[in-house]
Amino acid sequence: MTRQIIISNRTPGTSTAAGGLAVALRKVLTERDGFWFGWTGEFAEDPSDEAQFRDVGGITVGGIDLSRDEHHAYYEGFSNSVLWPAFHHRLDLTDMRPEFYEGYRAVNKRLAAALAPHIQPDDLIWVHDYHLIPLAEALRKHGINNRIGFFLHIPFPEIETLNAIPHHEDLMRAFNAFDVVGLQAERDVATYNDYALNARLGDLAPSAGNGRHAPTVMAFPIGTAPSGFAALLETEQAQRTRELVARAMADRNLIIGVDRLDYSKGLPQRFEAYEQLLAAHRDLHREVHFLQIAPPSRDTIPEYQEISERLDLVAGRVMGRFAEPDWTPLNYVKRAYPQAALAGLYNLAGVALVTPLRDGMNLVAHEYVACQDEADPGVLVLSRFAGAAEIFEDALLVNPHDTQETADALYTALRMPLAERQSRWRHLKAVIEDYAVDHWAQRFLTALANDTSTSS
Ligand code: ADQ
Repeated sequence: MTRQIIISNRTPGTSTAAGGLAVALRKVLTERDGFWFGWTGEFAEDPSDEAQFRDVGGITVGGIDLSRDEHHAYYEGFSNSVLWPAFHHRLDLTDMRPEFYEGYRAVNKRLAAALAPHIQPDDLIWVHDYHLIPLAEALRKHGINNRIGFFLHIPFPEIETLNAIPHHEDLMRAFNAFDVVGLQAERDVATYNDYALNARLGDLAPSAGNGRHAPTVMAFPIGTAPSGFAALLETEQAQRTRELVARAMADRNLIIGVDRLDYSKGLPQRFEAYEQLLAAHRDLHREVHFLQIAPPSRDTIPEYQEISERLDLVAGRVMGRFAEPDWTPLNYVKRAYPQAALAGLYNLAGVALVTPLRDGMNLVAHEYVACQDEADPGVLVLSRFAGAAEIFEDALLVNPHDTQETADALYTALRMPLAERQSRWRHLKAVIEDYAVDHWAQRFLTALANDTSTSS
């Protein structure tokens, strides 16, 4: 029987969130034999190259420890101080040190060396995200000829931006060792193909050589688990959260934003758009409340501390400008919430502001749609630069850099008649069901299993 191997930077722990990607991938592993592989999440001074395997909630999880230096160069360094900012159009925020790329390559090599002895000839291998672009190439050097797929969760960068990444040709050549490269959106596939054509990537034989064809490159837009979120709404935690916040809101219309605190999410611009809305529409004072939930992430990287400070300033300014003794226009909460609590908040909110400057997909947009009531659904205001914009035609699409446009869309959303809200939401609901995360995993694995581009 074909086994499934899933590889990602972090392997799942015992406490996995109730919905989304980790759950969908776990499900893949409970339906087939196989295991999940990656960094254990542990540091060691002199880490062993021997993979350790254990049972985590019924699935087999394997991995190796990393030294702090390895992790710094590979994770904080090349992955999150070069690839993440560059792939999100923020070359200004990159930190391009030579040792980062070396460390990134070295960790991929170590992961491949530890994994290779555990691979059987029929195993299907699915590699996730930008931390592991060179992994297939490293595995091929160990004689692994299995079908290997890759899914990039973040956007694929424009060519000029890609050309500014050190070692970009070496990095891009590594894609050739995969059989299938999955991207979030058609726009990503178009730029990938442009780059491949320009750099004549197809002609650059991957290091493993031996006549492999260029990978099949396709869009596989990811989604959420709509029925999982609908079920969460029934939980006590969702209902309690909803009630508590509804009481605090009185009859005000709640606008919600939920994001990891990351510079790609466009949070300062979002706050400024809200500020412009309040400045232009006095009729909305005391009538609306904006709740932004944004727990810090990757806070060992200086750019993440800076965005956090910048946001404090903008939030303070909006409060200072508009707050009244009996009305706070804005609430900014810097912590993570359980998914059930988020479900309750999504359900209560009349508008979701999902305005990243650039995003692979953005699952919050899917989650918000999943949690609306048909009788009185809210409105999604969505950035054109999220992968989600390609599939959510019935959202109000905005350019998040243009804060006036976002403010206008927000006003339209707040004043939208019920019939229009219902009709837009029905279309969006059909879309999230079509792109549900289980379908996404099935589509990807079918493409990987059926792929015929490999000649051996
Ligand atoms: P992220 O950049 O993390 O993911 P996103 O798709 O929005 O972005 O997913 C975030 C997840 O974290 C959602 O499930 C959301 O509910 C949760 N989350 C966010 N803020 C939270 C909070 N305060 N408390 C609790 N949970 C919170 C990357 C890419 C995306 C892509 C996904 C999946 O950057 O573009 O959609 O992977 O491929």
